[in-house]
Amino acid sequence: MATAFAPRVYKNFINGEWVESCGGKGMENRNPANRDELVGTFPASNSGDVSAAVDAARAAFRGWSLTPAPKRAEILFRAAEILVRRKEEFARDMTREMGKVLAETRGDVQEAIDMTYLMAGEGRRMFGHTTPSELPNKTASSVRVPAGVAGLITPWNFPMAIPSWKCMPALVCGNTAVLKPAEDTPLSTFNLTQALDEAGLPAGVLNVVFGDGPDAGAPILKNLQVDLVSFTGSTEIGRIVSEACAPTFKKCHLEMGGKNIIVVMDDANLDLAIDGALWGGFGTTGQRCTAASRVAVQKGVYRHFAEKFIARAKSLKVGDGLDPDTQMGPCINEQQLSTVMKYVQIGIDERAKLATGGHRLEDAAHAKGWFHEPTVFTDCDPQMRICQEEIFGPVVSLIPFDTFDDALSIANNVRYGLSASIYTRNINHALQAQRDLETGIVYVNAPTIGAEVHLPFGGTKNTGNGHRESGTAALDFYSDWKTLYIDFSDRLQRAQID
Ligand code: UN1
Repeated sequence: MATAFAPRVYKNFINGEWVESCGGKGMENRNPANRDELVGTFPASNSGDVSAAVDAARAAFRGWSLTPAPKRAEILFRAAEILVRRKEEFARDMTREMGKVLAETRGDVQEAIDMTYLMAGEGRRMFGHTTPSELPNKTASSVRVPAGVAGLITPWNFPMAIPSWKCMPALVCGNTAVLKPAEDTPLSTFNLTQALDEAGLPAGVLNVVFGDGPDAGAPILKNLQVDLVSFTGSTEIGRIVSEACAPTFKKCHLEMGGKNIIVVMDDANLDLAIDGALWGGFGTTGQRCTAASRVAVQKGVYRHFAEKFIARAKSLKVGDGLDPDTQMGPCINEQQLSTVMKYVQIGIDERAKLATGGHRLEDAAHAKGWFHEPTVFTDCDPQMRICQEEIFGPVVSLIPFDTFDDALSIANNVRYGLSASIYTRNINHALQAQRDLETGIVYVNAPTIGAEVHLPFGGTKNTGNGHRESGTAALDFYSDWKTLYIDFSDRLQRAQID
């Protein structure tokens, strides 16, 4: 397509129309691999736009909530077909705005496709329960009902997958929604919204407001017409979201940081563990909440593992994600790059051993992007800040350990609890790890990344607040239970008494 690379001016999507921000301000979407490249201009929305979007969602709520779920699902099926058809184009758009390599952006669009089909299928399930009553001649059952107007705030690292994780269950359950995607990656949300619009989603059911957190996100949290909020992002902002939801008792789902670990035991298949640690640590430039930023290796194989892992990390080809040879893309923006650089310095100051990387890439091929070398620290102490705090970049800390019990305590001794992994051939250790690792997701002989859409996704401690997304677990957040009794005895029956 000749026009595919021409920057465009985009609009918000409110009540089924593409409309300008009432403040008239715009924000640029630039390619993190080449900041000279303008991908598009999007509205920098304000509270006026948010309130128009919420009003539209509120007005559409009754009609959509009364639409039979299998009919709602038909629209999702059609949207999924559109995503399938346009997958390659949407993946390319995503690489240009987010930077991750094409194989990964194809995976991101695929994850949105998977989620859309999964939730479309839920339109014909969405099971409730029937159960005996304790009294004669009385029925007892429960059904899922829509929870209301949903405010959805999404991050830049999975620009289409995560919006789909939130929109699709919200919509199939009969909610209407206002979505505010990250300011760094609006185009992928635009593409997703276009697919839903083309699939026939009625006006007002999904509204999209582009902009930054303070101006376009915060007003969603304060709006009295919003009943539930789902947020994915940093723990710091998650706390603000949670506090903003509390005064009006909004149902609030938070998906926040991680400090995920891969544990490599002496008996592991080492080549497999090295492949896993590379993919877990440097996939998406380490910018996943599931990224393996800690790799703990048992002392018997530590030197051998470290040597091979460092060599592989050093050889990763860093560049523009559209180049088929590229293995790792840039950081999303200048701020993220400087966070990475700050943590490299912290690691050096803490006396971790910088084994490879540690610098921004500034040669001619990289100078226009936010590129950082794949970086490995070795001989780390698990209490160091680089082993405790989320970096969200291409930095992996190797931690040597003695016993399986030591590994468990290193793994669990962090504030986060999203994902953990163990490489071992010992079935007892594998099963104990599954039981004792205090994370929402545990992998055996696979890295910490790669969750599938039909299983619950989420974490413990400072990673989450108890809710899960994905799988049928998502329905628990996006619907409320309603309990139904019918007494056909024709007399007063008293529960717990008669
Ligand atoms: C995230 O990093 O925010 O399991 C989500 C994975 C992906 C999702 C990651 N399927 O790594």
